[in-house]
Order: sequence, then C-alpha cells, then structure tokens
Amino acid sequence: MKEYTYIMIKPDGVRKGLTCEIVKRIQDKGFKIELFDVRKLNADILAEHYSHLVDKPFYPTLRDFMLSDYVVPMLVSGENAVLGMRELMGPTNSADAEEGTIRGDFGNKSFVTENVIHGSDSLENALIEIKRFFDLDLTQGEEFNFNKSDKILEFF
Ligand code: DAT
Ligand code: MG
Repeated sequence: MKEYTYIMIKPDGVRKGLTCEIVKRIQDKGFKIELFDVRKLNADILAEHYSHLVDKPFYPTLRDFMLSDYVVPMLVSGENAVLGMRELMGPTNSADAEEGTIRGDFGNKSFVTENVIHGSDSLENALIEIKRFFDLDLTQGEEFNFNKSDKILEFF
C-alpha cells in the first residue's frame, strides 16, 4: 500500500550539512518527498511530539537539542514508507545502527540524542505527526492532493 510517513531531519543533521544527502537517500530508496520545510520548533509542539518521553530524565537534554537549531520536516510517501524509512534510518541509538543506514553513517555513536533524523513509528502515528507538523488531514492509502492543504489554498 502507498503509505505516508512523517520525517524530520534534526538540528545535528542540518548543522552537519546532511540535508541534501538525506533527501537523496530517501529518493534513491524510491520514496517521494511530497512536502519539505525548514523551520524552528517551539517547546509546546515538541512536548506533544515527544509526549511519550516528557517524563524521562533525559527529556530536558532532548528538548534543548531539538530546539537548538533548524529542523527539516518532510511528508514522505511510497510503498511501505513507514517501515521502509525506519529501516533506512536505523535504530534509535546510532551506536547500534549498521553502516549504510542514516543513523549508522551520520549519528553520534557516543550520544544517543544526536541521531540525525526522526521517522514515524506506525501508520497511525504518521497521520498524527503529519497533522501536527503540516496541519494536513490525510488518510493512509489516499492520493496526496495539494488542494488538501488549506495553507496552500490560502496562498493562491
Ligand atoms: P526513535 O527516534 O527511534 O523513534 P524514540 O521515539 O524512542 O526513538 O525517542 C525519540 C528520541 O529521543 C530519540 O530519537 C533520541 C531520544 N532518546 C530516546 N531514548 C533516549 C535515551 N535513553 N537517552 C537519551 N535520549 C533518548
Ligand atoms: Mg519515536
């Protein structure tokens, strides 16, 4: 099935100049980048995004890192995009990630927080994250249609 997933290059990826390399890897894997943005997050949206982690002792470090610089949010689509992107990224801890994966090649193996990229972990969470970061109501399997974007409609 054609799936949507929410991908975000984290501040370390942007600072290391990896944006285009990561875009290339996503496209070479056969996925399509439907939307691409560059922005800074605020503490509220980050706390929503990482609501499963806000009570962890490492959350302040994670928050300060994620707010430290620009991020690159992307709406990515393709066959098996959710799991396929997680495979392309590698596991959470870059020290456990194989060579050839984005985290394995570019993540900080001494500091789990700096793992370069976020990708949704389920079909359901992908839609929640796409709504959160792009304000788009998508359904898995449906065609992406620019008319769906209120923001773009307002622009024209
Ligand atoms: P993932 O990003 O692979 O989906 P996650 O949702 O469990 O992993 O965690 C989100 C981010 O939080 C992760 O990319 C890096 C950071 N993180 C997770 N576990 C951590 C830990 N034990 N110590 C420090 N940072 C952690
Ligand atoms: Mg996660």
